[in-house]
Amino acid sequence: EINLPQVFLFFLLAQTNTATTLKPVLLLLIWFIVGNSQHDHSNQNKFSPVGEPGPKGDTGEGGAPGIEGPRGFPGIPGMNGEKGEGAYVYQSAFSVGLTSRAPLPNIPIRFTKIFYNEQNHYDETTGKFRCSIPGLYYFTYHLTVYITDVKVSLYKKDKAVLFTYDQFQKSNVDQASGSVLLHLSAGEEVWLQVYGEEGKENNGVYADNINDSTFTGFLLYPDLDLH
Ligand SMILES: [Ca+2]
Repeated sequence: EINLPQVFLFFLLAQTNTATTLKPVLLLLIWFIVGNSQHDHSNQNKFSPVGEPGPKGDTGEGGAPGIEGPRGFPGIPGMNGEKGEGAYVYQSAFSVGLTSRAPLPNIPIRFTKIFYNEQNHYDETTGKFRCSIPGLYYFTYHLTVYITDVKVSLYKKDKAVLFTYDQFQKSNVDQASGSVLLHLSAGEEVWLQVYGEEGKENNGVYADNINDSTFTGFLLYPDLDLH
């Protein structure tokens, strides 16, 4: 770098009448003084070199919680649960009536007027109720009696278990009725049967459009050891 004071001094020295032998000495002296002062001066003006970055500071404290976000959409509905033990499996009931008078004696009376037989445990082609659910059953019958006497029984498994006898009184309409609780096992049958001479429709069990004769039964409760 060219230094203006040095150039100026050299020029001044060249113009003077100083002895030729002294010129190099003066020249060196000037060089030294100017160079030193310039060196000091430039050192003072220089910036100090940048040091290494200091260690990372401690983590700051956490901020305050933000405000609550908006409510989300409803989730997808879950799958259906398994079917419970509803009362449906324990349903068994029927209620039937006569459509004509004097049913055949000594065989199951066929009630073909169906008030209720949702489970079809009563068979209108045979007149028999067949137990599907073991348990305690209630049976009841209300027969209109007309023209002659009636002897009727409720049967369970080919055996009469309930008896009703009505003596008919002339110029009157009578009723013969009965009810009973019976325990039934699966497959056991219950029906009504009227007594009379074979092949003769001479019994007094009666039904017309204003006189019903009905037979009803239903499960009161199933056996506890069923399940
Ligand atoms: Ca009577």
